[in-house]
Amino acid sequence: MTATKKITRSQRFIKLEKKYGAHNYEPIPVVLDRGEGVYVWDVEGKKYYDFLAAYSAVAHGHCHPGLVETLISQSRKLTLTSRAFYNSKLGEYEKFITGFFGYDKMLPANTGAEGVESALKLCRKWAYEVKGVPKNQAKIITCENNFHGRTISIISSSTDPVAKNNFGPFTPGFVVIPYNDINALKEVLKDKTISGFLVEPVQAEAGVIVPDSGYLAACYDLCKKNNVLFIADEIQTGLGRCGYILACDEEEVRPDILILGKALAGGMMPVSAVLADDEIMMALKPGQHGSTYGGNPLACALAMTALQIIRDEKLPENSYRLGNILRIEIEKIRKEYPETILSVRGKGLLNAIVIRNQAGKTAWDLCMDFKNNGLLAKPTHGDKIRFAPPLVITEEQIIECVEIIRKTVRNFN
Ligand code: IF1
Repeated sequence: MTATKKITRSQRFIKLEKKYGAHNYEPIPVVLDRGEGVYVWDVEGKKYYDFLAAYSAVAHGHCHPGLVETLISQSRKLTLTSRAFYNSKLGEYEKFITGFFGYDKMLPANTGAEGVESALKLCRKWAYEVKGVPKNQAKIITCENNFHGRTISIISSSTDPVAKNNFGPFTPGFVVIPYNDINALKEVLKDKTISGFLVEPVQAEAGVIVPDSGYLAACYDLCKKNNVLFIADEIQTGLGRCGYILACDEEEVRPDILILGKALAGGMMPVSAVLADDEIMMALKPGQHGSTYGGNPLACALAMTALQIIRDEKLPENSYRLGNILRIEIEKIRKEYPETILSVRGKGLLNAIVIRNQAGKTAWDLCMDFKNNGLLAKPTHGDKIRFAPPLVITEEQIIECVEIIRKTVRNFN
């Protein structure tokens, strides 16, 4: 009788996901079991720095005590009513978040994609009922290499074949232009049916593409001149990730429609929000849009706590300062090992390194080595590795992570 090879706990969990779960991801082979602050532990008890923070959703660090406290207390009181009735948290939250960001109104939603879809519908509604675009002719501009979510309308404007292939037919009404190209925007704005420009202040998924300084402000001015709504997808770049409460703040751009998500509930549950002034938001009338969980009391309570923590713990300031230190230190590593690291870029604590694939070793291989050395990161689009830790990270922890990165790159050759 052949002895059955003993498999590790991690292998057992991975096997379960492979057998019973859709194969819509290829995760780094680590099975996480516990998180606290910037650290996560796998099922074997090994500790890691989390340098992905669930794609920036865990900005507050894992299981932030203030968020856990709110989660527990609200979940013992009232979690979901639907919008068929009022509830004692939503109005308080709407007042809080509109005051926090300086808008007249907020539309509550759940996932980021739902927030983007809501913003697209709002923009079209405004186009027909306020701007006066002929019915069903409103167009919205997006940028090449965008990522705004996975719904069929959102991927209709994607340029990523992997995210788009064989999901047709697609939603019409999108015009795609090159990112960071103000002349391309100027050209398409000659079309008077253009109603909105949906843009990420930094293109995270594309590999943390930071546009030229002044790009966002120039786009905003062009949109204003052409009565087109500037729609900022700050689901990943917002809430301190890029060193400001909103990435748009750096250029003093106030989006006509602002979309938030991910860290809005501190990684506890999906919460997104669309903010706009009355001229736009009041285009939505009762019964025209909504969702079961949108504006639920639990989400409202968590979002208020999450925003308060971002302010009280100065997460944008921490992100700005430590992001600069991280890029300076990684640039030193790049100079030491130019055969491995091609470039480093980012804003705040949204960063990426571009890896020079060499001798068949890829960014994935480097991430596996990072994992073995106690740091979790994931490649994006082949040769880039995103470095986006929770915004609560300390300078001492950043320096420790830099040493892990240096040691790993040194042995990668
Ligand atoms: C996946 C990417 C990141 C986003 C921006 C909207 C959404 C996202 C700027 C939609 C979501 C997530 C989705 C997740 C991986 C991750 C991701 F790789 F997909 F592109 F972060 F860059 N706008 N991004 O980044 O929000 O509906 O997910 O709540 O789909 O694999 P969501």
